[in-house]
Amino acid sequence: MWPGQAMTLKVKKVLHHEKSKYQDVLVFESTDYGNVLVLDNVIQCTERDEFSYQEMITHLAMNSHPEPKKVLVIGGGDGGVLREVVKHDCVEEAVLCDIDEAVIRVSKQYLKDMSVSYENPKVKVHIGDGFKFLADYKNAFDVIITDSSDPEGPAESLFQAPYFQLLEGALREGGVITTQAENQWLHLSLIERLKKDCKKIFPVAEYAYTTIPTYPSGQIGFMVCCKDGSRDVTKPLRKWTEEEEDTLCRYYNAKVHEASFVLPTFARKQLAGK
Ligand code: AAT
Repeated sequence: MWPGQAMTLKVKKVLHHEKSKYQDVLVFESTDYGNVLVLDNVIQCTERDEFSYQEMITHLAMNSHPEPKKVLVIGGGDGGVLREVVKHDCVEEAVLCDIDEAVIRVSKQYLKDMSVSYENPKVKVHIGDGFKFLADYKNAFDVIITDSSDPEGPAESLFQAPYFQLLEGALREGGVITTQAENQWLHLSLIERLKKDCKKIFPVAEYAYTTIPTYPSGQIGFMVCCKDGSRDVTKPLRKWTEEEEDTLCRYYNAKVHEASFVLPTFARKQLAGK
């Protein structure tokens, strides 16, 4: 998905390698980025910079909802998004559906900071395909976060219009979604198509992005959509105090929330359909 370029991390030690039912699963200790999870040769997270992605994909949605009580995470087997979801006291239940038990198992063993929330009593785990899981739920969740791998592999269906239709149906009134939506330098046509698909289904659909050194080209984006057409997701509806922000998060804050939707001209024009 990124022809002609590669990201290199120096390996100190391979900690785990297996072929699961769905993908090649590798965990290694790096010299400078802590432990690293790799699926089908693609870096999914490193202990050093994961907070950027996990905080942003979670809090952009959570803070665009007045009171999220029931939250669903599709993918996200490392547990990092769950860790962020349960930082919101209003959450009563957080359900995670990942296709691959191997990701959850190795994360509990080697990515301790990310997987802490599997112990939280509010958390429920389901192993299965996110697309199939979602089809059984109607009007059930306030926020749904799709923390999925790239569209080449088991996550392919999670980037198609029928999936966004299922997300819309599974949301309660006023519900919000975020999904992993790739990089504006590398995948602008894919993002343009995603945004058009989302716009047909949700009255509000906006692209935001974060910086993260170990994802291709150092950035990754999110589609943020809402069922309520009067909601402006580019501004946080709920805010923590600055002291709370400083203790709860290392990347996300209310100003970064707003800034993450401000796109460079080339991307803004293409995503506006110009
Ligand atoms: N938070 C870390 C980043 C990830 S993990 C992506 C997860 O999506 C993996 O645990 C994988 O098993 C899961 N997954 C893939 N397909 C499905 C599916 N169909 N249903 C449910 N879960 C699925 C994402 C990193 C993004 C990398 C960007 N280049």
